[in-house]
Amino acid sequence: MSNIVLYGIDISPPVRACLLTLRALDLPYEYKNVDLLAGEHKTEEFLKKNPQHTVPLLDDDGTLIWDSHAICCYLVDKYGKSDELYPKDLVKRAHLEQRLYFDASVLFMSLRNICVPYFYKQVSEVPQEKIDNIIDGYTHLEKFLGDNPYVTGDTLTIADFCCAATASSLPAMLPIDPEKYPKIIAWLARLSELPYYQEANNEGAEKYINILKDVFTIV
Ligand SMILES: N[C@@H](CCC(=O)N[C@@H](CS)C(=O)NCC(=O)O)C(=O)O
Repeated sequence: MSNIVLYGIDISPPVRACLLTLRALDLPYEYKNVDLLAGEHKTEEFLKKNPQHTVPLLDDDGTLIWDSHAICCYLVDKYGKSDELYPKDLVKRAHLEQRLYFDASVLFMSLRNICVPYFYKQVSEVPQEKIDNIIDGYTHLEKFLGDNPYVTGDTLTIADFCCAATASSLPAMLPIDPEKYPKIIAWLARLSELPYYQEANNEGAEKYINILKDVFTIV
């Protein structure tokens, strides 16, 4: 029996990657909303749990883990009935982790570098180079997908959850052009067929896009 608490806010892509993993594993969990705009992630109580003051934060019976990628890996390793979502095979795992680091360092950062200045300082002017970072991310993702249904090949993994949570939110800043990125569009549609995907990801992504879609001006 698990005693899992996930701290988060559903507009956050990394939080949604963890929700997708929890739902795919069919794990019971408690969800505690953290209002970032009200500064709930900077309270003494939260900082004691996560000095980096980010969500998602996982509390598994006192074991504290933050960073969505680390959380998703931990959940599958600890609770997965199989290793399908996070294969133990060395090479498969290495390829999958490349996609996780890609999400953490390229795709998600292209989003965070635009939305943080807006949420905390109301900066709505976005330099073209920040949009170019999103284009780079889409271009790489399109190539990674190649002719495969999922980002690491034939099977669904946590790399899909992490990359898709971000990719489905980035249209807040730049729509995914179906002419240029047909594979990304098809992959997101494929993931949307998962029975838990709408609730765990798309509702939060839609909320995120609705908050941000008309606020940015490219300079
Ligand atoms: N690499 C981290 C990024 C987490 C992150 O930046 N979360 C944002 C919300 S989307 C956050 O907590 N921002 C508040 C802060 O950084 O103070 C992850 O994957 O969990």
